[in-house]
Amino acid sequence: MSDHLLNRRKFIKAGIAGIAGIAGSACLRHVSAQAPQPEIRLIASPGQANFSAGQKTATRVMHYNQSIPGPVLRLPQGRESVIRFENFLDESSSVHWHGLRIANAMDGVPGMTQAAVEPGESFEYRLVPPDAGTYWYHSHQRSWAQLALGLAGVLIVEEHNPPPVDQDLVFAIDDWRLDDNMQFDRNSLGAMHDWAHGGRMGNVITVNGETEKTYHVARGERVRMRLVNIANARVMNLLFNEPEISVIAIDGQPVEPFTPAGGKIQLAPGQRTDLIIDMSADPGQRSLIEVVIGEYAYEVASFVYGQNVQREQALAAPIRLAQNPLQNNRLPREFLHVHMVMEGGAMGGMRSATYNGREMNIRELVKNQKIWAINGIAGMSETPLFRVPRGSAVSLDIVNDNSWPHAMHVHGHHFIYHKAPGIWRDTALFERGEQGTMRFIADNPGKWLIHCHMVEHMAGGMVTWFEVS
Ligand SMILES: [Cu+2]
Repeated sequence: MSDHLLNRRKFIKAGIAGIAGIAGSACLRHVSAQAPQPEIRLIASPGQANFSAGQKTATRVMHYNQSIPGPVLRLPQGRESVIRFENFLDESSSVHWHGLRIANAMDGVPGMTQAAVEPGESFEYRLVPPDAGTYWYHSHQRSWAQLALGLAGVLIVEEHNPPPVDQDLVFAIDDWRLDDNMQFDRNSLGAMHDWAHGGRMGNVITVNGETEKTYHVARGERVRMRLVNIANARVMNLLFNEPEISVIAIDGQPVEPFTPAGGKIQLAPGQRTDLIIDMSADPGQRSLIEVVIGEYAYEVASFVYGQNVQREQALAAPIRLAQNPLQNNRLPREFLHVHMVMEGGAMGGMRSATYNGREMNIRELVKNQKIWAINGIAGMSETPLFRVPRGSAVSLDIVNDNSWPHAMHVHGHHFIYHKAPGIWRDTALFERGEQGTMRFIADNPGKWLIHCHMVEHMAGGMVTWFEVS
């Protein structure tokens, strides 16, 4: 990674001294229970962004509501929200609501669940999210370009009774490939080299659209932080230097709170983690949030402690979230087993695959910008990978038979990933060579994608679909 914009330092943990608190308290503001928005306009357009105050020339981007990332949308749980998407781009687009178990017609996949929204046109999304939590939304049309250029935002489905916190913070982390003048490197969009390797990697990391984002906190505050990886392809290995940190939800779904070992949290593209942090450093301190790449840690954001003290002793109130309806699902012992072999990419040895119904050798595939395949098929097939009646228990038995990790995402459903029993995910990272399962109840009728969320891999062929009748 080029480090001209990042504050690089050797990977040395900056510890924070423990605090011997004395009894004390302060009133909590219920910041996370904000009034839901009744009707929302979401406007995609070309525009400009500055990633830091000192930036000389604005970066040309695509954005929602003139904001990078898009506005944080807060929807009520279990009730309908209407989001009017208006396309002011000069190309077609659509919006996918990542992780929401909503009606198939609202899933935002052009050519499958809706027609692409053409320039000057609009589409009304009606969402009734059953599960509270942290989700996100993004373009699902040419997402390898539109997502890279900025069409993504965070979506929160409000809990009926969220744990009281002093601040409810969003941490949307993205990865940009910019030139020395901070201009988006458009010439490299669609580069087959990226598509065949790990996907499009950037050289500038932003949090909420800022390099070196600062969060202002006070000792004794209880902060909720919603981490979302909105990057095209980079797996973010985050390092928090706060000791009093708990994971309370993963991919939107509540988990039994736990402290991540060493302050490390991994987020593959599309994944989310909700944290509760009891801020415990002294006034005037600063603690870093870093991304670890190789042997270096890069500062991407920081907590800056003000001079005031919110309370002397951390809150004792419980932080466990109420279960979502999803979590009433019980997986049976018997499954329909669906085998998925993921092949291709650089150093993968794939010689041929079927594309558009025809067997092609690797040279022909590359000409068609296809370099990945699932079960020997590159890209979307005429017939689904499987078709099941509603309520069927499905086990995706996956072999990641190539040289790259992949962040596998299932639309409209959450699943149990073999390495984390009991945790419902919508996106799971399969390391190279990994074999494992993603198991779920196919209970949402319609046509749904399964694809790699390193979006260049999806565009390059690592995508399939299933149908629930
Ligand atoms: Cu992939």
